[in-house]
Amino acid sequence: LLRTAPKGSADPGFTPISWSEALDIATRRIRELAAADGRQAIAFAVTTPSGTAIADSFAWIHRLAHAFGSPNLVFATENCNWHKDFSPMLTWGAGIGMPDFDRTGLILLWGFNPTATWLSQVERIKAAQRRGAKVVAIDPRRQGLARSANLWLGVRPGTDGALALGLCHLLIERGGADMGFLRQYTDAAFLVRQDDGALLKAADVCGPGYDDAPVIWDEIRGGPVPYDRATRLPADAGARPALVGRFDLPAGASIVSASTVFDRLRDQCAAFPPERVQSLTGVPADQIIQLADWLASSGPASFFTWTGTAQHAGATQMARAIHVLYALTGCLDAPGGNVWFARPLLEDVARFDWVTPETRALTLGLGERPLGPPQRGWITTRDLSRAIATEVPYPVRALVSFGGDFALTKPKTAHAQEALRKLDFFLMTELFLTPSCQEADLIFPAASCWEREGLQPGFMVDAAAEAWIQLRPAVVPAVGESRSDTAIVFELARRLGLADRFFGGDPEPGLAAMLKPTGLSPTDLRREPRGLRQALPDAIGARRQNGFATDSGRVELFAASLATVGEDPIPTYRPPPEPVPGGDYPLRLTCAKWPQFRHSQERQSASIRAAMPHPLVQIHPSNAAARGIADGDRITVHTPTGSFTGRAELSSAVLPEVVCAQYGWWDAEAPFTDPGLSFNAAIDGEDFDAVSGSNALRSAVCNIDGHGSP
Ligand SMILES: Nc1nc2c(c(=O)[nH]1)N[C@H]1C(S)=C(S)[C@@H](COP(=O)(O)OP(=O)(O)OC[C@H]3O[C@@H](n4cnc5c(=O)[nH]c(N)nc54)[C@H](O)[C@@H]3O)O[C@H]1N2
Ligand SMILES: Nc1nc2c(c(=O)[nH]1)N[C@H]1C(S)=C(S)[C@@H](COP(=O)(O)OP(=O)(O)OC[C@H]3O[C@@H](n4cnc5c(=O)[nH]c(N)nc54)[C@H](O)[C@@H]3O)O[C@H]1N2
Ligand SMILES: [Mo]
Repeated sequence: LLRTAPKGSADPGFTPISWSEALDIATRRIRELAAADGRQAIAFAVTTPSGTAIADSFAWIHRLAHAFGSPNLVFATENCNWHKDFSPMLTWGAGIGMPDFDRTGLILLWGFNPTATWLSQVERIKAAQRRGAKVVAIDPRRQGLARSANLWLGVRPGTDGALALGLCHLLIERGGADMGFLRQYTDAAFLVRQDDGALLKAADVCGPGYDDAPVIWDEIRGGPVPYDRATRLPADAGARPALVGRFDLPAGASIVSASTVFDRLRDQCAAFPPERVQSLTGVPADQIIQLADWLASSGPASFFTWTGTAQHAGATQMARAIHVLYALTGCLDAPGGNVWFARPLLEDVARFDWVTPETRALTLGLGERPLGPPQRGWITTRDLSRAIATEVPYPVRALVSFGGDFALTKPKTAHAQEALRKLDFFLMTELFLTPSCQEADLIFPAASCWEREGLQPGFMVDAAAEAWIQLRPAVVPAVGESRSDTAIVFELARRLGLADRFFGGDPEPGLAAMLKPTGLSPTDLRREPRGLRQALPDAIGARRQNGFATDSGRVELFAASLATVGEDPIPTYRPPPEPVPGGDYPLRLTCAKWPQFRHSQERQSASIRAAMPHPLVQIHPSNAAARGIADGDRITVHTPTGSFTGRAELSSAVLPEVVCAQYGWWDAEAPFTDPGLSFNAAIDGEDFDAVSGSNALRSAVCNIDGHGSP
């Protein structure tokens, strides 16, 4: 579809043209704009691989951006998987892994509702519970598995960091922390300087010839010993590292005072006793103590967390607090704990290594958030919009997007609307005309997952599932002229002169190359359309044995790199905005997913709309009564920065002070009119986490107004 009306028109006047004409226009415009303003002026975007089948083309889309030479790729990671898959790297050099459901004694579901979002986990969790494992849910709503959980902690949105630090405090003070694990696998014994709060370096206190290795205090000899990163042990084999204590060490002519990382953590957590945590989080103190005791005594503990803890302006410290808490249990990478199952190894065709250091330095947001998604070439729509609209730090002229409905799934920012209009060329590959298509210049029709093949290595939830590899066949021929995203990528690459990096422009040898490390060919997999299991070694415990992928090779309670961006290397608490009872915004606003929808999708499906026709806003009956709102009434939710409307769903599953709404709503009959249904219109996109850029989608203050029944 080619746009025929000027930008900003209510009706873009999309007109069908042929594929060859469309591909000609696309390649010509991309070449022209890159020639005028540089390759960084062409941004790419991709929808979420967790909520769409773009997963099948994800690596190829990245390869296109990387081969082309653009450092800018928009992807929802900061609000989605960053705090599950990447920010834990600060603590243990990997994502959170997966609970070892078959052997765990306790499963902590923290801001994660698999009943709506991941059913294969639900089956495993229920089976574990039948076997005797405890299930604990931490969620402002008693929804899904929280209903049948052994314990539900109804936490106020955005206060999870205080809860985690309070649990750390209790584990440490009540003897529930696994001191053996801390000693053997973590940095708990490393010394931290009192003066500047940095890790003490061997060069400071061990004399000439030493480098920046961390230092431990040897209790036997009563002096400092450097830590050896190669062996992951103190350089002196006879040393016994002190886990607690403060020490004065001669450093040249002066004395430097230091305490252990464990001491620092203990001190910082001491500010979160149960009574204070109750007043911050709303969770009763006795429940917090109960959970701390279970974490110490219920056999190996495991956890899963996702967007409930990711979508806050303090998400990085919140994640750190949760990861440090989990490290204290000593269950990481052990049977029954959070583990990493072996999965089929594919060739990494995304080739981020093709992006030169000079180009990477141009990544939007990298200067501000060097430890966040920009380090991997992922930028936010907020940074993109600013660059387009203001041309700071440089102009961005084109956007090549593979799905994604950022008009609805990203929060409101200063330049969003203006930016899409200002783009010189906006190419969208989509299944449907969505609100984000309104300012597009050209739309390519994408084939859905049913109309094309898709390769999936590993199905995550247990060792057998993770060892499974499948080349899923198409189940219907492509409808109309739609093409797979992968086919579109290869064709664009060929026409942009990148054929040599795209197997001559043919996806088939690309697929074979991707599969090569598995020893399988596309033909092998096509013969087994259900997929097959690869024989893979048991990977549990490998990190304990071979070292964690951190600077020290150990789990790091002290994340030194955070200091380089002005953040505390020991977890701290950043409170969300506080509602004021009797004030303009007396309630807390959060959101969640429902089984019927993926983000902004499915609104165009008449059968799903029949089952769920209106955006739901869950409110507690006490709030409804106080405002004369009945179940099903039309209501408006106001925040300090915007508003949206929906239908009240009276529910005692939400905490009394909490409003929990659906997001991603639009009018599929009139995609280019704004019916005022979008949750994210009420969220301030300029308030974000300083490290990751995650938005405060789940910790706003609000009020609600009823408008009676429709
Ligand atoms: N308030 C609030 N906002 C949120 C969230 C929240 O919890 N609350 N969640 C956040 C999260 S976790 C995420 S991941 C993001 C998701 O944000 P987006 O990536 O914008 O996700 P969707 O709204 O699902 O948009 C998907 C679009 O891609 C199209 N699409 C689907 N499959 C394909 C395909 O195979 N190829 C192509 N080319 N297009 C396809 C669909 O038609 C749809 O229009 O939203 C974030 N926004
Ligand atoms: N049906 C469906 N399934 C999906 C998706 C979808 O859109 N629809 N999207 C996929 C994607 S991309 C993702 S990222 C995953 C997300 O999967 P989940 O993270 O499970 O998604 P949600 O249901 O949005 O959020 C989980 C829970 O967080 C709670 N919550 C809200 N605020 C807070 C808070 O401040 N603290 C705590 N502790 N909890 C809070 C909500 O009440 C909710 O029960 O789902 C995937 N699966
Ligand atoms: Mo997501």
